[in-house]
Amino acid sequence: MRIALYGADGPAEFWTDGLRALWPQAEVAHWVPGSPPADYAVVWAPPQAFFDEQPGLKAVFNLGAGVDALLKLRIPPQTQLVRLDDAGMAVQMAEYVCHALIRHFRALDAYAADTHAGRWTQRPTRARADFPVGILGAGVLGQRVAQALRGFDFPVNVWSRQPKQLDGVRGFAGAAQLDDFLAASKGLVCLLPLTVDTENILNRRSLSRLQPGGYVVNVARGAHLVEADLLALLDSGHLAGATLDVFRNEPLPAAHPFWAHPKISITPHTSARTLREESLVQIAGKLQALLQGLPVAGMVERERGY
Ligand code: NDP
Ligand code: OXD
Repeated sequence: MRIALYGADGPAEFWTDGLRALWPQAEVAHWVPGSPPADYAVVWAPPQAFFDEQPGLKAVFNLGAGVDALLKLRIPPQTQLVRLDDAGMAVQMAEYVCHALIRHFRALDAYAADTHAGRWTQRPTRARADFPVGILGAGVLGQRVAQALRGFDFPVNVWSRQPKQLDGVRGFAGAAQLDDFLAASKGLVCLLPLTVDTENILNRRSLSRLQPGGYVVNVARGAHLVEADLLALLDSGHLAGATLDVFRNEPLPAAHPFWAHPKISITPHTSARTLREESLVQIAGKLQALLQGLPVAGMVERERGY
């Protein structure tokens, strides 16, 4: 069995050695143009040439949760696509989103500015009941974030395609319930996959439906957000601020207004990193299940786009 690796974070040996340790019987090699065809692949954002040279791939394991970049490519129809589900990302996402929302809710930046200026000032308290948080996407990551926010007693709403029943969380499903979901939320977290249905979903119309003083956290993909609409609603005061981890163009271009905007905090696509040990162990388990014909979690359904 031959396994090709492409695009993993850090030195290639870091990953090839790990795969060899888990699959000693496999031939594992970092892919370069002209490499011999492989049976399986472990990839992040490969070029089209990778698939053009690999017509016989049985399955591809994506080194991340989002498969939008992969689905832009021409991939043989019989090649199965498998994504990471959680693999250590859910807890990172939960801490990132809770940090962003609590930093805003507790005015921690304002306190930091005060104390750095030598001011001992107490700001008004806020009621958690007046800060319901809506999570777009109630999958592997969205559910973990919902659970973490409930742990801080925030009212939590989730929106998904299929209805969900989560303990202590109000569920909304489908396009017909999107407006009600937005109207019931002040904080908004985007944890949707990027698909034809979800591209540009954070726009003037949807963000205007949030309760006044809304706060947006986008940790999914930059193309979910219409940037000019966010800026306009921040300027108008309808939105109080935003934390953004993902952008249409990454790295964010040097002249982009988000860098220095006083109401926007940015991070460089780092809210939930792919962790080597967790990812390799998960991929080995999925490969084993595939080889045994057992069900595999995280199978990508190409028609639905995630
Ligand atoms: P999942 O596939 O587990 O969950 C996706 C959720 O979105 C599901 O609840 C699904 O609904 C819902 N959804 C999809 N399409 C629609 C739609 N049209 N209308 C309503 N709901 C919809 O994905 P993950 O939770 O694992 O990951 C989510 C995304 O997070 C990834 O696709 C990736 O883009 C991003 N991500 C970002 C990272 C970062 O570092 N910034 C790291 C990891 C992931 P249903 O449950 O009904 O299927
Ligand atoms: C992912 C990501 O999709 O890191 O896993 O963005």
